[in-house]
Amino acid sequence: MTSIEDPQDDLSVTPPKTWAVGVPAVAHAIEYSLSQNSPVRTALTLLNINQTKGFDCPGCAWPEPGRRHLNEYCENGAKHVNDEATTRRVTREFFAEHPVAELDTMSDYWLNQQGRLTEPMVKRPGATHYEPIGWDDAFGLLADELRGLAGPDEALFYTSGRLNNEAAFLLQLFVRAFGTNNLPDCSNLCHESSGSALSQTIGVGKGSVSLEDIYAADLIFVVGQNPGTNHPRMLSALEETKRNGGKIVAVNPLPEAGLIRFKNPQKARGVIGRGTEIADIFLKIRPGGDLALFQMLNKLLLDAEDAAPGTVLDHEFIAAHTSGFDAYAAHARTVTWEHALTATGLRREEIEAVHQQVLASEKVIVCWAMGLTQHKHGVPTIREIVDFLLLRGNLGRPGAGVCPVRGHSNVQGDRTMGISERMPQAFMDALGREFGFTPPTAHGLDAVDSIRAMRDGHAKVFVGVAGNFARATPDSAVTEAALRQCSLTVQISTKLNRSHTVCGATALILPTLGRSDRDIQATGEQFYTVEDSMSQVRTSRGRLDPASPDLLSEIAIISRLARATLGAESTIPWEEFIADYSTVRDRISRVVPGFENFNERVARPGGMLLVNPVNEGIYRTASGKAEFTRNDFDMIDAPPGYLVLQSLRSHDQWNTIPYAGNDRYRGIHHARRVVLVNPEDLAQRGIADGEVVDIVSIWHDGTERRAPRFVAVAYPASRGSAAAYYPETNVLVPLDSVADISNTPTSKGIIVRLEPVL
Ligand SMILES: Nc1nc2c(c(=O)[nH]1)N[C@H]1C(S)=C(S)[C@@H](COP(=O)(O)OP(=O)(O)OC[C@H]3O[C@@H](n4cnc5c(=O)[nH]c(N)nc54)[C@H](O)[C@@H]3O)O[C@H]1N2
Ligand SMILES: Nc1nc2c(c(=O)[nH]1)N[C@H]1C(S)=C(S)[C@@H](COP(=O)(O)OP(=O)(O)OC[C@H]3O[C@@H](n4cnc5c(=O)[nH]c(N)nc54)[C@H](O)[C@@H]3O)O[C@H]1N2
Ligand SMILES: [Mo]
Repeated sequence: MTSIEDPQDDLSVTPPKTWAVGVPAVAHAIEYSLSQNSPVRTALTLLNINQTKGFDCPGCAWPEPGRRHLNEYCENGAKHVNDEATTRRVTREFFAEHPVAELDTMSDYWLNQQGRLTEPMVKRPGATHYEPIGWDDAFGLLADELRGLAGPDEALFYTSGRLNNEAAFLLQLFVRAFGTNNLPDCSNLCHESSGSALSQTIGVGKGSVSLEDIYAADLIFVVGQNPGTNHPRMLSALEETKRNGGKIVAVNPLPEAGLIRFKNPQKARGVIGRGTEIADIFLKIRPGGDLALFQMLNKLLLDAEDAAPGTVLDHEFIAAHTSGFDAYAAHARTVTWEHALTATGLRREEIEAVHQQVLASEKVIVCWAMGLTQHKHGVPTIREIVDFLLLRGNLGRPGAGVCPVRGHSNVQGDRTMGISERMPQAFMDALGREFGFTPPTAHGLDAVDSIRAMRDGHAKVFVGVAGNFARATPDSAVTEAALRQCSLTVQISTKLNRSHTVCGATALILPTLGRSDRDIQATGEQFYTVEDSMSQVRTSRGRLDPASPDLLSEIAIISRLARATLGAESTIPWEEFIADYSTVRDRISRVVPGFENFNERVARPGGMLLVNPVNEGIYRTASGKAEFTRNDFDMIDAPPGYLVLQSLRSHDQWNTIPYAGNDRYRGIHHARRVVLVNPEDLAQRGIADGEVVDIVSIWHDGTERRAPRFVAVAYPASRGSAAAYYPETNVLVPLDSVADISNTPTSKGIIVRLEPVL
């Protein structure tokens, strides 16, 4: 896999697996580790993941259980850590050898495989290569560029949830002291729809459940999520739910392996036996059908209540804690079976079986991820899920609640720390008070609007921290052209990716320590903190020798950049922050609600839990109560002959970075340019299993986008749906195709046709 368009000559397809995680999974992790590292380093990294004194797994945001196994990591976590801990290095000689134009033709896989970045590099205007630059000169160059802008809003600062709390807090402080709220982040591309829906309806954009709630639930919905690949440790939690007698309903257009059966690699019976059956009911839904599904489940609850008044709804909860029930109920009764069955593609009996399960359950949790958030009507869908839970009082009590399962390990923490283009005024006031300045009041740009601003010449400096903006965003051709128009693009990163090859006139690479690297500053060894998907904040300390002596920590990079840009007149003590990270935590404790006595509390074993106000009966909404919302029926309407394509993750990738060409659970080996389609849909289009096709997307303005040469693979997907990997298919997502309200690209709802390649 070297060029951008990887050949499919080696593709082999085997039947999709019906179980996830077991001995082969662990063996695969160790195999990948050994390909990157020596055996000793492999052992050292694996032994330190998620241990009390070790580092937080840079994989997903699923929480660690209180009682930790020595091996409290999953196959994928082990791969992510070893990908970072690799002994391969990208040196100045590498950059001298490879012109940027050549790097630009290499695949995401190849770029990542080159290893860790080792020293700051610059590509000057008109130059063909990156060349070394000293740290002071790099900060000077960037500061001059920022100060030379017509205004601070011409700069953009993108972050991913790989960033730790302290660095995130300092970044938003610097950006606001500089004078803009332009803080687009990966949340804009990810769980923004969850945040939008939950803030409006329950007053906080976070989940309300803990692991104990998961264990205690009678019924858990896993909707639009593939935990076997993306949150493998969630399967151990669901296994415990099942052992306690709980039931699971999975809703997905694909029969994902982890949803069907799970073999726990940390238990003998998982290694030898058949494993645990996960989903009691599996609904193979049409893409985007979830809104209609929950609308129908809610109508069935209202009907059941009418038939036996006082036995179905939780009237006490509704009266005490919610607002808008009557108007909601009147609207919900208008949903028809015809609508629900068309939108979901399910049979009436299937939905009725779920309804019976709901009636039999007192404690219900709904978990979801990208299968809901990255659709045009993602926000109304999640609001309808809140309605569903409110009807039976499934919020704010044990074993019940909302569970948006986050992606990046600290994506939730970054938001808590103020990484958002629109933080609440109370946060801005506290920040201004603590540091003696007036933060800008105008909202900043999110990810999609940032692309528009660069495209239209309104933004000229792009700084990316801990991510891969060029590949994470939609409409790749438009986004790349927009980035290339910038006067300066900067990447603060650990490894090479395509964002380093899509350069503005000047481009900087500022390499940084990773999570596994030891971080020593003037006052000694430092740690930092992260927040998981269930609001637990804990410490993370690197254990390995840094990849290069020339690396700076993110905290040092941001602080030195801030000093260089804001000058001596900035009274913010940036140097103190670099020397001692606990001084950053002191500041956080005075600015961010819930972080009082941060240093002391986070040092306790297991860290500290941020209490979700919902669990104390407090709703910070307009009415002071949980809001019922009326959501109009909506579905994705593909014209005849078209399919709804979702762009998703394979088992062997971390977001924009493939680790290999395999998707073991789905039976795809040695190729990524494949599109999975129901065999009947293929037959209807006269396309053979294994035939090579172009995927062509259409958009309202008449434009078409093409992703060439994918192998069509017959797959048990729901009718009318198709699936292919991201980021190869981002080129198909029109920039303007976004979710209502959250502005998240509709990465799971792309209307396409397949054109056989002659
Ligand atoms: N190994 C690994 N782990 C990861 C990541 C990674 O890249 N690799 N990424 C991390 C990040 S940032 C995130 S956000 C999470 C993402 O975690 P997921 O959301 O699980 O990731 P996706 O691969 O995007 O899968 C989306 C799932 O939703 C289903 N789906 C698609 N459309 C619909 C729909 O309309 N309705 C329903 N009900 N289901 C639908 C798909 O079939 C698929 O199972 O994973 C995190 N963990
Ligand atoms: N079509 C489509 N597009 C999508 C999605 C989809 O499902 N479909 N998913 C979206 C989602 S959910 C997300 S979250 C985004 C992800 O988008 P991003 O978060 O922007 O992408 P990543 O691939 O996670 O970024 C990987 C890079 O992070 C850098 N990095 C890794 N660790 C560190 C570190 O410790 N410090 C620093 N400074 N840098 C580090 C490395 O250089 C690495 O190359 O993509 C989104 N885009
Ligand atoms: Mo994500």
